[in-house]
Amino acid sequence: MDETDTETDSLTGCRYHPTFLSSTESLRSRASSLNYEFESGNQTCKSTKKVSKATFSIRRSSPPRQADYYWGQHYADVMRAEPMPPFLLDVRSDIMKLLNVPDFSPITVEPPAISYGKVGDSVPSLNSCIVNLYNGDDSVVTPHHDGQAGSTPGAQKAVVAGTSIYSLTACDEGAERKIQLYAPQPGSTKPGKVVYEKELANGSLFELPAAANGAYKHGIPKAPKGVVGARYAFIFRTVVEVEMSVLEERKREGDRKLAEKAGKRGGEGESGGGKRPRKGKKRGPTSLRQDKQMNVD
Ligand SMILES: O=C(O)CCC(=O)C(=O)O
Repeated sequence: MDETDTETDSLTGCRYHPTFLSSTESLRSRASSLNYEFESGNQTCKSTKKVSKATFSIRRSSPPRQADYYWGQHYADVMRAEPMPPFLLDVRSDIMKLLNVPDFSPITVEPPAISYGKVGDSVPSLNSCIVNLYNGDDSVVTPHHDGQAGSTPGAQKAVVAGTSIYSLTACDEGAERKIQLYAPQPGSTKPGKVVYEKELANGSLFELPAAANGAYKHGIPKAPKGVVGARYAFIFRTVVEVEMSVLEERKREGDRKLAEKAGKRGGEGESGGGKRPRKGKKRGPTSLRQDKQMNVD
């Protein structure tokens, strides 16, 4: 990384390191063989459209697939993270070394009640990585905040307040995408005008400070028509994990309620399978609806 070309945005505090990696070839080839559990069009993550996702955690627990990812919707699938593979652990330590990220980050604001952690505890920094695969001009991430303890009511999986979110781009030539930050619109869930925009180059690292995540929604808009090729975003975050069994129970409960509703409407009785709600339908209890209003992922 050449530190002299790092750019800091004076309004939002976002930092952009255009030359974090000189080559992304091996990263792209490893990323292409990851297991993308959430495929394009899956509606469980409400901000991403036609983006595939794989999630990883550094938590080394037994059984190994214990860590989780959850988007806070009542009826969403609960997604478990895999242990971070060695190549992602290497990227993580490069980021930490080059940007002086401490090994541990303190939890400074109250995380959700079902979290593995409380104020005063520390968690390993950048303990979570999501790999987003964009494959076409209509892969988008709509404006959202990442759920952040203290600034996001109802966030089920909290990003530790005070730590930045890092997105490393590895993409084919011509498949670069823009990130945008949007002005807040008091009293409205709609994003305001774009206050920051950056095309994220192959090999670049984008840093979204916690304060900017709290103050501005961010998103990846559509690419110009006809853009082809893959873009991988490796998004490292410091998170407080939540109790998996509670989430799974919530999902079962949500599925049961849906099945009951479907039974009442269609006279089919309890199906047990749990139909997915159609987009735009009201769903979930109040605390989780707050997530929806905030558009939190
Ligand atoms: O693709 C990126 O660089 C960022 C994506 C993002 O904001 C998200 O998935 O929440």
